[in-house]
Amino acid sequence: MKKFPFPVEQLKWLALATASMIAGCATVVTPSQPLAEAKAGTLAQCTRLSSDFNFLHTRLESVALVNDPKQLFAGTAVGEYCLIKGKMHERISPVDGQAYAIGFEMRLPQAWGGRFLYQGNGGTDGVVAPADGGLAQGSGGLLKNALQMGFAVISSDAGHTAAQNPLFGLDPQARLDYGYQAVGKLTPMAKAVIQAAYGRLPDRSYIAGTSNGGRHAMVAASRYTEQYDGFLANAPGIHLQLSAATNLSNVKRWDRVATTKRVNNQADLESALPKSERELIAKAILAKCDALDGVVDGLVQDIAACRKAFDLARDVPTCTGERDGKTCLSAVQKEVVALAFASPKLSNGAPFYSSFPFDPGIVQSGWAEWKFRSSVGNARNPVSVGFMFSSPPSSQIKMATDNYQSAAFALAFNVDSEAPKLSATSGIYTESAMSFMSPPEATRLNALRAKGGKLLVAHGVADPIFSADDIADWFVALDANHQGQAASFARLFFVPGMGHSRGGPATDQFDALSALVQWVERGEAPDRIHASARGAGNRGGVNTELPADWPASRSRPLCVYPKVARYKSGDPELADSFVCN
Ligand SMILES: [Ca+2]
Repeated sequence: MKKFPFPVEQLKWLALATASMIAGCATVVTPSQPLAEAKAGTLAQCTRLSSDFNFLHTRLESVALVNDPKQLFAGTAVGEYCLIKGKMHERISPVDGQAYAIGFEMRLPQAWGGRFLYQGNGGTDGVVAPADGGLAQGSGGLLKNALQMGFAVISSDAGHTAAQNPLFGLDPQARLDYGYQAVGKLTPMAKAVIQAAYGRLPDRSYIAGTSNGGRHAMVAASRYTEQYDGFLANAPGIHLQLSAATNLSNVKRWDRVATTKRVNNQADLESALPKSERELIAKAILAKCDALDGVVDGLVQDIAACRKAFDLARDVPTCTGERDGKTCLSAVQKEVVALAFASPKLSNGAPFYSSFPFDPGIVQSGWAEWKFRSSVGNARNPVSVGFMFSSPPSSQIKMATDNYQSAAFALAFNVDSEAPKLSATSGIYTESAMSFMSPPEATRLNALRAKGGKLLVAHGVADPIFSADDIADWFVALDANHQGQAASFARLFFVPGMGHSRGGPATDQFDALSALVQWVERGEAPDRIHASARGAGNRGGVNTELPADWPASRSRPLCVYPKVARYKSGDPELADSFVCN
């Protein structure tokens, strides 16, 4: 384990990214042979599993056949399935005396397609979300979940309950389960359940997740390669611990330009850059970058060209007098915004996390939520960094339940003194957060390639917490390690305008899981994925932040990175009118 991880690994990625972008070369990718296609099966056992199924460290709490015609997903019946709830590795922590277990739920469809899906859940885990794939498959408003697609699905709390958030981080084993070990323990058990229920093991196995769940999928691509054939990572937090600390490190900057008075030590940070001022920035970005992809449509497809075309200092008006909240930003505000988008550095100049690309998706409410509320609230960044990631953990226990305390922690956050704790070990905390949270082999994945596995990543360009630049750097480094052939097993798709995993002025509805299955089992490597806007009447749920002048069913291709969707000819509201190049 590296003593201080950010510069070593990060610098390497950044250097490679820069080199590759300069070269701009188009490599011909040699396709690999697909794995055999999964075959359908039938559920042979359900309720009998409660007495017949035995697996080490596992207790099934309930097994029931569910056939409720009223149970719908996106307006369509879910169908009959076997619902299993249980726990693995029940134990009492010697550190905090609390009872821990890895809680799980499985849903085994009657109409089985021969496939298994591990559903990675989001946030700080602690909740067994319904095992239907919905949370994991990414995109805003799915039209079909994995259960409906015939997957046998498992979902878990990753080793702690919601009530144990965030102080489970005081227990070293609970940290490790959250980081990666829950996936490792649950996977063989889940496959054994499938064997007992259907009479055979799954033909093909997938792991998918969004945000922290996407991180689970990326970590599995490094650590549990042999267990899975396909990995789907949506908005993955591959450096979740660094992005959380970066968000914290910006709090005092935002606070500096916040206009509303502090209440209980918490500034209303959004007053540092309210929606009306973010709209001003978005307008300036669009003025410089919208047309670069061939059509003025409120979307910036060509991120690289926009990086050169847009300049915050030059293109956003600077107030000559007082801020009016809509026509200009103050000089200090512009400095703060520039720093929030720039690659953060320690005071010795060492890079810490990643820059963020400018995108008109900055207008969305989710952007403000992450930057201005998650960064100070007692449910997210302060407690994650303080209790789950720092070794030793913070002694400021009160901030776990008190917003006043967590905001104080955020306002006082000193990245120079706090960042080393993310890569440190200390006493009973024998594995650092850099080790247990991030995928250890992310830029190599030789085993994944060798076995014919596939990794598909989707990421919003306007993601305010996990940077699109960071994930681009990851792919470029991976591609360099594979001599320009990484696309034969790993592909990245950006969603312009989209925030953290969904929302924003974006075509954020797409079926990445089906694209992954086609790739794994039929060898159909995706060059583009069809994506739609979720306008009025959308069955998956309406995106209320779509610009008023967008048609309800606008579609666009999501293009395989580094290709860009460019308008060719025809109706500019249809994906077919765009090419990826
Ligand atoms: Ca455009």
